[in-house]
Amino acid sequence: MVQGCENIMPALRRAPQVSYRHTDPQRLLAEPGALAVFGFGTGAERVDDPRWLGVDLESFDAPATLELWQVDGPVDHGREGDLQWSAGEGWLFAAITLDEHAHGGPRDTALTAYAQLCRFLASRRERHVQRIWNYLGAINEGDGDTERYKQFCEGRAAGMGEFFAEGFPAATAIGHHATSPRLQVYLLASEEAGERVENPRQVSAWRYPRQYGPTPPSFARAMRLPAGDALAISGTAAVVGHTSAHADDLQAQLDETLTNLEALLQSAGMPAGFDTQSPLKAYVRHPIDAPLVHDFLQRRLPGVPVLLVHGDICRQELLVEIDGWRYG
Ligand code: 3EB
Repeated sequence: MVQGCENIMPALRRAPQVSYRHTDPQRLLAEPGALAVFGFGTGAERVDDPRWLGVDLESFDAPATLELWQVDGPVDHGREGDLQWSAGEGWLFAAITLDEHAHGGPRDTALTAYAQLCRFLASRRERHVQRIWNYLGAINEGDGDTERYKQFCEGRAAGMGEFFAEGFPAATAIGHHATSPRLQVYLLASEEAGERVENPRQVSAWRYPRQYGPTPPSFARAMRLPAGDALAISGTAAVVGHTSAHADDLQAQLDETLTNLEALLQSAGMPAGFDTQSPLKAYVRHPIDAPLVHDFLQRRLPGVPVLLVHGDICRQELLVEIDGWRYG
């Protein structure tokens, strides 16, 4: 009996579809299966819906771009303490925004954010985190081990505790330029575990040597989502081995980043290249570089939706980082 089988073994559900749109938030939130909608920068609207997140990164795009995550069925949503969440079809969006002034600097703020997220996740069926984004202010401020990114890494690891003992999710960590020192963390989780993918050209981040800080960064290079129909790609930069390549050479860093992205696709067993269904995001350190990054990506990845945002990469010498999705 086909129907009986479906009840016993639920089919793995299609990955959320991520797309960039040019309309207003309310229209996107009203679309069927809208799990999350993101605006970028100070120009973004304020919307009182737990599925809406105004991200603290300025976009270089005009008109303003919104990002939509969509699932194939109805969506519930709510708030719990500092958390906002939504869930549907076995997928979960959760986000937390914390003011560092109230939580004591990058380390303790990250610790609190991750501890709260993990506590919430433990109460949900969708506890398998696939992908996390982290945005914090002044990410490169401070020397050596006191650099704010390194403090963030320490707090993140402490807040995670044993929750990611079987492996880290794919992630991005970028510095924003908002006036208030907020930490924003948001994630996509699922009822089933995904498959971690590493890049053979790069040392896995959690094995970075001591020179990059006392606590290595807790992330996988990519995650193949449970249904196997999408790859969530972590922030990818011109890192080869564990070293930053082409310090302060934007063009060469872009080339190296694309080589890393291709290596990642290959490592995931996916066909080469990106397409019109595979949205990417490029984080650009210096606004003056945005046109060059735009032209480069238009030329090398024609037709691929790319959102350009102003963001600092966690190593001072890195000028650009790219993350995103690959479907199929
Ligand atoms: C790198 O390859 C660049 O700390 O979560 C990329 C993606 C980077 C995620 C993170 C950091 C993170 O090491 C930096």
